[in-house]
Amino acid sequence: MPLIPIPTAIGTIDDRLAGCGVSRRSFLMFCSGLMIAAPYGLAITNKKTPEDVAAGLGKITRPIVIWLNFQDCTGCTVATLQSAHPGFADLILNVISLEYHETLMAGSGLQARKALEDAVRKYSGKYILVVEGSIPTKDKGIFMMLAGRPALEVLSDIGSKAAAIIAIGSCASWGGIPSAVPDPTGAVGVADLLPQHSVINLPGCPPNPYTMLGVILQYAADGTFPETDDQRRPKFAFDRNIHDQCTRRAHFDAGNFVKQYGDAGHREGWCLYEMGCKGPDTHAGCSTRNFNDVTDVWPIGIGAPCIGCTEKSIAFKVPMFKVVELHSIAAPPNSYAAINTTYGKVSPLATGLVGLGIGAAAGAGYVASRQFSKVEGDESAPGSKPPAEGPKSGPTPEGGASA
Ligand code: FSX
Ligand code: SF4
Ligand code: F3S
Repeated sequence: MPLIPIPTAIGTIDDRLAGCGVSRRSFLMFCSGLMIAAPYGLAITNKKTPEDVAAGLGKITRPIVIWLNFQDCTGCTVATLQSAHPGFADLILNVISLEYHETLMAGSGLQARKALEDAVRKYSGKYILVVEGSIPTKDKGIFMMLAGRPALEVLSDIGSKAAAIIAIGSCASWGGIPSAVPDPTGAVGVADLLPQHSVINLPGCPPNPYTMLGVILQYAADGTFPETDDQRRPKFAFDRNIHDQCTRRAHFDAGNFVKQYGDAGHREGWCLYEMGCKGPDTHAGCSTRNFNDVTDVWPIGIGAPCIGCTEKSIAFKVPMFKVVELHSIAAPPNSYAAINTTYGKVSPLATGLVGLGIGAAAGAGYVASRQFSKVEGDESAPGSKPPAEGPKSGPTPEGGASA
C-alpha cells in the first residue's frame, strides 16, 4: 500500500504532548498498555521496551480522524471513552486529531454539519474514517437520513475521500445487531458497500479500544494496516481463540459445567459451555486483554457466556443459549483428571503397566461419559461433587456481605 502523506500542520505526538504538559510517565504507561494489548503482530509495538515504543510513536504525525455514526448503540464510542491509558481526553486531543464525532462534539445541527464538511474538504484524501454502526440499504436507504441525505450516500461521499477506513464494531464490519433476522433495514457493513476501498474490520460488540488505537497509529506511522485475516480483521487482535486462553478452561477440561445461572457451579466460576458459550468458535483477545483496564472485566470474566460477537456467522445469528459444535478443539481430553479428585488410594490394577493402561482407559471412559451429561438436573461433574449449596461468604443478593 502506498504511503499516505499526513499533514504536518497537525504536528507530532511528541510535540503535542510536550505542549500540553502530558507527563512522560503517562505516555510510557500508554505505550506499555499498547504493548500488552498487541504483544506481537503490530509493527509499532514490536519493540523491547515501552521507551522504545514511545520513541517511535512520538515521531508520528498525529493522525486525522473523522468518526461517523450510523445504525448503532454507541457502544463502540462508550468503550473508547473508557480507555484509561491514555485517558480519553488525551487520546482525542493529543494522540489523534479527532476532527468530527457527532456524539462527542459540542456543536449540533448546521454547526456540526459545517464542521464535517470543513474537515472533509481540508483533509480530503488524508484522513482516517472511522465508521461505527451498520448502513441501511433497503428502500434506497431511507431508514437513516443525515442532514436530509441517506446514510448510504454520506458513506459513499465521505468514504471515497478517506485515505483508509476503519469499521469499528460488528455493526460496521458486517451488519451486527441491526442485521439480525428479520433485518428490516437491510443493514450491511462498510466493506459490503466499498469493497475496493482500504477497509479494515474491528468487530466486537463493542470491540477493545486498544485494537483501534493500534491500527490507527500503525497507519499513521507507515501508511499500512496490520496483516489481516480473510474477514479483514487484524491478525494481531483476532488470531486467537477465546477458549484457548479462557480463565475457565480448566473447568471445561475437567467437565465442570454451569447448568443454570446462579447455581453452585456458576458461583464457583465453572465453564459456561453448556450455557451456550461460543468461546470455542470465537476469535478475539478478550480472555487476555479484558476491558476498561480492569482485570477480568470481559463477558466470561463476569459470568456471562461469550456470544461470539467478533464472528460474522455467530453473534446475532446463532441463538444465545445454543451450544456450539466443537470443531477444531477436541472435547475435554479424556486423560485429564477431574479437578476435585480425591487422593491417597492406589488401585491394585495400577501397580503394573497393563493395569495402568486399563485403569486410564476405564477412568477416561467414565469422565467422557459424564462431561456432557444429558441427565436433566445433573449438576455434578465427573469424579466430583458439585460445591455444596448454602450460605457462603461474600456479597449477598441484597448487596450486603454474609459471614
Ligand atoms: Fe453497539 Fe457500536 Fe455493538 Fe454495534 O458497537 S456495541 S451495537 S457493534 O455499532 O455501538
Ligand atoms: Fe471459557 Fe467458554 Fe471455553 Fe468454557 S466454553 S472454557 S467458558 S471459552
Ligand atoms: Fe465478544 Fe465473546 Fe469477547 S462476546 S467481547 S468475543 S468474550
